[in-house]
Amino acid sequence: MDLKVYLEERRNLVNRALEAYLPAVRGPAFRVVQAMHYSLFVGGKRLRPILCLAAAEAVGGDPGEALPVACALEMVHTYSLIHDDLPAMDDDDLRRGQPTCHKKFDEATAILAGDGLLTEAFHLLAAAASRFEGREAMLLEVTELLAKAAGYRGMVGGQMLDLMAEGRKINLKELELIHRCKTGALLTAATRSGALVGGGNRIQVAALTSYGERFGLAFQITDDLLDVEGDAAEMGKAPGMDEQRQKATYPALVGLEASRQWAKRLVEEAMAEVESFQDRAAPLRELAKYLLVRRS
Ligand code: GRG
Repeated sequence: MDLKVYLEERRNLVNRALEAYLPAVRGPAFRVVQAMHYSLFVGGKRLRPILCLAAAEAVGGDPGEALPVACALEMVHTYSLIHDDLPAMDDDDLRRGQPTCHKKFDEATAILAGDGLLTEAFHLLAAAASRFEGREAMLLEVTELLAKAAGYRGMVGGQMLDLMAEGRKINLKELELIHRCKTGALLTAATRSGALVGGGNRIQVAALTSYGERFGLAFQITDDLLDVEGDAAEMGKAPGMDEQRQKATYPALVGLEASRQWAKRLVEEAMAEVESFQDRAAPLRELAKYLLVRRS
């Protein structure tokens, strides 16, 4: 399969659905909707929604059915990026190659745009109930899973741990916990929720969860490597920020070569998890391999 063609096709599918769920409608609070819309459409690889659709497909489901869940994942992700870029957190000027939300609008609007996207994600899931008649228990499980992955048990907790670790020496175990929560939880929720919506059985859901966990960690390691070796134009943000902020990273803790080897091993393990899905998991296999060569 041609991963580039697949990604392009899936990105378009997700973008069309996002546009339908969040049109830049005029109204009394137009400014916040405009800010939400701006950050959602300013760029982005749509990795989490694409993983969700690919997991649904891997268990024989209709990827189209998973679109509300896929879009909810992207909304939660975009909210986290808006808040992460705020002066109180990473204080970044560029995201996805364009001014960050608080630079384009203002700080208060950016906070509200993040809040609006997080809330809208859960509205989207609740509003999708009519599309899942007879499968409400599954939708509830997916909703709970996204809430746990986004909240203090997952991404928010990971961000807190990350902030508390700044300027302090941490070990590999602590670093792994931060990343499992901060980045890994949402990526794992993407493949697990896709498997659930696609109608996978418990064994399949467990395999795709495990794939997501390995993918998530490998993604973070390659993110750290990109911060050292990446190109500003390709990434849409400046490299070298981790070192400047004295953040603990995999390359800083174990070195570049050991980080590359570790990412490679995690990718191989992720691929092994989906071996039994045969051709239907071809996109998941290619996505895992792509981590090792990604430039953004
Ligand atoms: C503020 C609650 C809260 C959480 C923030 C995700 C996150 C937690 C912070 C982002 C910081 C960061 C750069 C983490 C590294 C991994 C990561 C999430 C990168 C961005 O994800 P991509 O590459 O971005 O999928 P695009 O723009 O392609 O969607």
